[in-house]
Amino acid sequence: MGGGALQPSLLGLLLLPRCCCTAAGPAGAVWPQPQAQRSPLGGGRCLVPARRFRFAAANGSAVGPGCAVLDAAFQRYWPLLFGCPRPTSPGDNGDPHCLLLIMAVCPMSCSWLPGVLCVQYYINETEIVDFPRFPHRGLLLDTSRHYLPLRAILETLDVMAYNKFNVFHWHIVDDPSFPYESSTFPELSKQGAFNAMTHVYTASDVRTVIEHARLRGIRVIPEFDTPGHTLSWGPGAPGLLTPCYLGATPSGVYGPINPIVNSTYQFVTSLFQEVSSVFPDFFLHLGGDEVDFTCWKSNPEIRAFMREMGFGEDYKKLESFYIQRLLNIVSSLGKGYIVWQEVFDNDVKLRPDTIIHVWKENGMLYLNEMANVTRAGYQALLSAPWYLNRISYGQDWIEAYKVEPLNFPGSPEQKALVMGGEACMWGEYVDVTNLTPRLWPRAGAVAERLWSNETVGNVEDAYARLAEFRCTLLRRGVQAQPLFIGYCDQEFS
Ligand code: CP6
Repeated sequence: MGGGALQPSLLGLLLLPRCCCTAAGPAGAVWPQPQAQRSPLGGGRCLVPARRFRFAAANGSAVGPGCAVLDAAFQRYWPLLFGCPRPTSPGDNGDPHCLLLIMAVCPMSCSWLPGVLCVQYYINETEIVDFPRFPHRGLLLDTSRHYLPLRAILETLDVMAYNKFNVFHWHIVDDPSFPYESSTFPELSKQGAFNAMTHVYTASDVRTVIEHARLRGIRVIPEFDTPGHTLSWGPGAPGLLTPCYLGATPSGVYGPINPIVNSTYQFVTSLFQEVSSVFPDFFLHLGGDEVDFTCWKSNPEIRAFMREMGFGEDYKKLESFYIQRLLNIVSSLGKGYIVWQEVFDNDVKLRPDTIIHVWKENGMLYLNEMANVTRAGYQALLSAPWYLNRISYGQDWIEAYKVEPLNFPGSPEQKALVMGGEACMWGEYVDVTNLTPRLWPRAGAVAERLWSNETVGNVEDAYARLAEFRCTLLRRGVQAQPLFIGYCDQEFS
C-alpha cells in the first residue's frame, strides 16, 4: 500500500484458506524495498479470488474500520489489484473454502465487466515489516512555468502514494505566472495567470488537492517564493515590486519585492494570513532563493535606504532585512517555515526549528552544505542531486539512486537533523504532455532512497524491482517511461 501514513505491516490478509495455496511462485518485486520481508512458511503462493478478497485491519491494528484514510485506501487498492471495478454484491455466503475455489474461476469472478480479459492473481506468502527511514519524502511540482491541470496533479499524488512519497511541495507561483486564485487579492491571478479563466487553481481546486493528498498520507506544502521569483505578482499588486532604474529614471522593468516600504509588509501579512488558513500543514515554504540584486542596486531610494541602515554595499543585508521581517510575520501566524539554502548562507536570523532546503549542486559540495546546516543545528532537506527535470541519455535514475543523504562529515546529532529530501520537477520544459513519463519511474529512485534502509543500494536488484514496478504503473494506467530495453506483459497505451 502506498502513502507514508499507511503502515503495510498493519494490514492482514483475510479469507485466504489453505486450499488455494501452492508452492512458491515467482518472487514479487516490491518498490520501495521494505525494511523486512520474509516468507515464514517457505514462500508459497495463494490464488486470490477477486470476489472474495477483502482488506481488513489486523487484530491489534492501531487503526481500523472508520479510519477514513485506511478505508479510502482499501477502496482504491481493490481495483488496482484486480484491474476491474469492485463488485457491489460480493456473494460470499456459503462454505468459504469451496466457494473460494469456485469463485476463482475467471469468467465468473469478473463477469461484471464483460469483454475484459481477466487474469488470475496470486499473492506471495510474505510477511512485511516496514517503516520509513526519513520522515520527509517530497516531490516538487512547478505550476508557474507551465500550468498543470488539476487532473495531472491528482494523478501525480496517486503515483506518489504508490512510491511512499509523503510531501507534495507545490511551487505554485513564480516569475512566469501566478495561477493561485487568492480570495484576498484576486487581481494577482486575474493579472498574473497565463489565463485567468482556465489556468488558475480555484479555492475549490486547492481543497481538492489537499484532500486527495490527505487520503493518501501526503502533506501539501505550498511555496510562495519571495522576494525574488515574483515578477508575475507585479501586475496584480501595484507598488509591491522594486522599480528598476536606468540612470536617473525608472526603466519600466521591475525587480524583486520592494523591501523598504511598509506597504510591502502589509501585503505579505495579508497574503500569508490567507495562505496559512487555506493550507493546513504546519509548514509553509517561503523560498528566498536566487535574489538578483541588480535592480535593487539601480534604484536610488533603495541605495539611500542602504546608507541609512548602514548596510554599505552588502545587498545580502537588505535581503536578510526583508526575510527576517517575513519570517516574523509567518511565525506570528503560527506556522513553521522551510527556506532555500541562501537564507541560511546569508546569515539570516532563523527560528531554531527552521528547515533549510539544500538545492545547489556544485558537484558534491551540497554535502558540505548539509554538514554546515546541521552543524549550525538546523534541520535539513536535500534536493541538490535530485533534479528530475534534468535529463540525459541513458539510465540517469542510477545517479539519483546512489545518493546517500547522510554521506557528509558530522556527528550523529547532525545526521539526525536530516529530515529527508525532495525530488524536483521544475517546469521550464515540462507541462502536462511530458510530466508523467519524465517523473516515473525515475522519481521512484529518490523515493526508495528516502524510504528504504540505508543498506538497500544494490543497483542490479533495484533495476529488476523498478522495471517490474514500472510495469505495474502501466497496468494502473500511468504512462511511466521505460528504464531500458525490455517489455511488460501488459503494455497499455
Ligand atoms: N526556480 C526557482 C527554479 C530554480 C530555483 N528556484 C532552479 C534553479 C536551478 C536549477 C533548478 C531549479 N527554476 N524558483 C532554485 C531553487 Cl538547476
